[in-house]
Amino acid sequence: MTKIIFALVYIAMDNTKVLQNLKLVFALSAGVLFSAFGNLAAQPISAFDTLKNSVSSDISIEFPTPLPKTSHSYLKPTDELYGEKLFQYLHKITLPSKIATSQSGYIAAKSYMYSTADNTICNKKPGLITFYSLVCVNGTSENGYDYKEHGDANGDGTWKDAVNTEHLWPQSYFDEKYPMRADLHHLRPTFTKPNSMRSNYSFAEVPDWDYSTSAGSKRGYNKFEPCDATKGDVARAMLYFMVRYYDKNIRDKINYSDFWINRVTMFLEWNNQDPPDSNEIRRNNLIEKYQGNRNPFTDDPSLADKIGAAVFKSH
Ligand SMILES: [Ca+2]
Repeated sequence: MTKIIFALVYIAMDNTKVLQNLKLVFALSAGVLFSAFGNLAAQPISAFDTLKNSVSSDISIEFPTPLPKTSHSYLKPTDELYGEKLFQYLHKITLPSKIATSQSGYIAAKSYMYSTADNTICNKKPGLITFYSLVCVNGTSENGYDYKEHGDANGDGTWKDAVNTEHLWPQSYFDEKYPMRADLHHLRPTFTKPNSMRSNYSFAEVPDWDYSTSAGSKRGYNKFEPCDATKGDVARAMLYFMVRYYDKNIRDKINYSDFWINRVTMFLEWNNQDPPDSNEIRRNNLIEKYQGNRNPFTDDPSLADKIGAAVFKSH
């Protein structure tokens, strides 16, 4: 019995976004216990207590702290909106008030990302969690090249790699124009190797690959699949980028069907599979302080389905 429950917990804990999974685990655990005792009609006991009591005392499990449910007043009007009207409301409400519009501002924004917005606690010290590798590199520097990989920590064959900035919507597709280039909501710190492997490829789920990180990010034939724990982050950044910049020239030299239209349904799925974790919410708060706008899909992932695939594809 304990082994069954442990296996279920392990499966859930193996995914860094555990909250949704834990609900399933608790439900399954309760079901297993009730079935085993042939007492499904008995007084329901707390699945959480059952689970805790069933774990032997010499093994420690760190149960995740549920994220506090927050409500954002700027999203209150979205209760009444859906489809194109919701898309347009979010377009207006996400206008950044103080975003960088120059090379120097772009460099400063990246420094803020390395030293503050994505600088969290990992290995019990300040550091970055590299986006496609999920490897912690400790430090507080404003320069990505100061964050050196230890050996080949992400298992991609490149040793002592350093960190630079990934643009989830590739820079070449908007001709490196501002403010898109410096918008931190679609920028992430990555090791340089997986960043160059992603190149400007469309995101996709790839059945075969010729490059991977130990976290599970992969390059297939002209496609790139982020590891499971970042799929939702990618999706919410891409949806944000479309809502915010659909009216800019963001389709330079691009196969728009392959890059966007054919991917929308997948992004909506990734958004639901991998809900925001504490680091994504934290960076959203810190980016608002820096550039004066939020990613509404991080604040409320259900907005994406309320807009719907057809509306996203139409832009
Ligand atoms: Ca490496």
